Amino acid sequence: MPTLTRGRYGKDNVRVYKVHRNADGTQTVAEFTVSVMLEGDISTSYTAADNSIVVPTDTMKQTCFIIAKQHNVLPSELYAASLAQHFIDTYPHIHVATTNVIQHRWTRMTVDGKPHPHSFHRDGADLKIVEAVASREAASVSIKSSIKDLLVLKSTGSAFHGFHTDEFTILKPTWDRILSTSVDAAWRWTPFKTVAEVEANAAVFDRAYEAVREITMATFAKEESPSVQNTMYKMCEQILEREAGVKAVEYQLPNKHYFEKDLSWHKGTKNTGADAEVYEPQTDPNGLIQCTVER
Ligand code: AZA
Repeated sequence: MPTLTRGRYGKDNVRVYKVHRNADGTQTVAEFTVSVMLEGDISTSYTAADNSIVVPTDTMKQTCFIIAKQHNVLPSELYAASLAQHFIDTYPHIHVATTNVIQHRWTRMTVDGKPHPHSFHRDGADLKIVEAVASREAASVSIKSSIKDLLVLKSTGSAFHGFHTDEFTILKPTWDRILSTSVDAAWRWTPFKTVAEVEANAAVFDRAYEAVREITMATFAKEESPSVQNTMYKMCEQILEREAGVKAVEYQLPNKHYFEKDLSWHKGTKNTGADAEVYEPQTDPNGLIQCTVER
């Protein structure tokens, strides 16, 4: 007899925007794409068509708006946690609620040398993403904050040599290469007992986000990188040192290759080694380097 071993369901891609009208006349905006997934005593909805226990996914979508209206949505850790905890508090048969809040960048414009009170621009494709998991059994909210798709490139200051070689190796060691990657970095917080505790840490979440961006870019730029592996480990070390509430850091870095082009076929043009100026960016395949570093 078949057995339902796992079932969870929810609403994905809920678009939410909120404006905050500040006392000084300026406005602050936030735009999110949200997902909610619920787990609990819901197996008979799958096996016996019992819809009485199904909180409709449309109700989850409406909840995204109501919680956004009732609570601060910034930092997004607070919105994700408030939303997840709502489902645990409201529905006794729901035991785990997972929310994923993707925050789209809206950075205040500088106009005539001054921050504009209500105009914003997208100054990068990178996203801040927060996952919150509210658990009835653990009586806690676990939060993972992250940055995704932060595209960076350095034109020198990166090497890769001394690697293992065998009869399958054709890669040449290099002491000077282009390094480019799209940064996915995540940092897991020591779980919080309540949403109130999350709210009390609001400033810490913002500070950590800025610290991760700053550490990632400064380390990438300043370090003479011997490998992606070592450079990402150094980023993790610094984040753990800087933020006491962070228990683990994860990085995923694709190594976006730029290949030298031999142009000697054209009138003996020198374009390799120290003469290399024109390269061919590769879309695929790419190296993919991942790590998790815990306290
Ligand atoms: N790490 C690097 O930084 N560069 C590489 C690798 C690697 O594992 N493999 N090829 N090139």
